[in-house]
Amino acid sequence: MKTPDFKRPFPALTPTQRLHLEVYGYVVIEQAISADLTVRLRAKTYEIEEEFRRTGTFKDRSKAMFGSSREYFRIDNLPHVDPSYLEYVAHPYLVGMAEEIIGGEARLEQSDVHIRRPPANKAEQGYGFHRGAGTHFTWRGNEGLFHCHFVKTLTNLTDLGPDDGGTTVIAGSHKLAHMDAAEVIKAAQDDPRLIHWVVAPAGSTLLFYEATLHSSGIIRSDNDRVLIIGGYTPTMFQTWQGYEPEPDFVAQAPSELRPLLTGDKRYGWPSRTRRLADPAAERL
Ligand SMILES: O=C(O)CCC(=O)C(=O)O
Repeated sequence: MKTPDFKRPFPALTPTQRLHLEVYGYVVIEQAISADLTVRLRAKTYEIEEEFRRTGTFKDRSKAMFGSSREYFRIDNLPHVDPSYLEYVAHPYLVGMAEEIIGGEARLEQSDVHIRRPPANKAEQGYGFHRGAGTHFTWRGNEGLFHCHFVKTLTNLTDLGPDDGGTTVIAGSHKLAHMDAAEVIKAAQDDPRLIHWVVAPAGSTLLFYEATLHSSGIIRSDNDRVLIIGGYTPTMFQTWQGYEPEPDFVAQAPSELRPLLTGDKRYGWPSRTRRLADPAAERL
């Protein structure tokens, strides 16, 4: 794994990508990760699922906290499970994007990989819009851009056409975190133009503020949807429960990645913000 000094680009986003994020609460970056990493992440995930179906157990201290069914198979807390998962959560470009929109240095707060398949009765599916960050997590930098103390990079590991159930968001809802979520969701569902969903080739990353209302999409095709998520916060935040790093893994992880995995830089947290017009730094 290449992590020379774990250098991350700043700013990572072009002005146009940042404007999209500002307006809609999300942006999709195609080819965010390499085709090779996409293939390795997908293959590892299917391998773990296959082993679980065969033996009924998980190996390599992998675990599923939220689902292990055929329709919703999920592995939670990834860095120690496989080198490809560590490579994903510590991907300099993705962490650079997360840090840009957090507004300072990031720690890993959660990590999970999912396989989604349509249920036998596709008509049973519905949206499950939610957010993990309220208005107290959001702020504006001196340059006027929106920031959130909890952000995600969600990368689809399979191609997503319009019927494949790509992640959905209520466009612009990051700025409505002070409002009753149920009311916003109800109003948005009455006009599908307010709901955007990801249609993008494998290896594309949906970058979003956790204040943006989001949900899994509705799968109308027969295709699997495989995706991987890194959740990031400032260094002084805790992990989501169950995503604490494994101490013996951290002890032997590359030293430049330890602060990302443990958050041990804690409160020394200078904010770092950009102007919209600043060009993107070279991608690392
Ligand atoms: O399945 C998806 O696309 C969305 C995942 C999600 O809801 C989340 O990360 O909170």
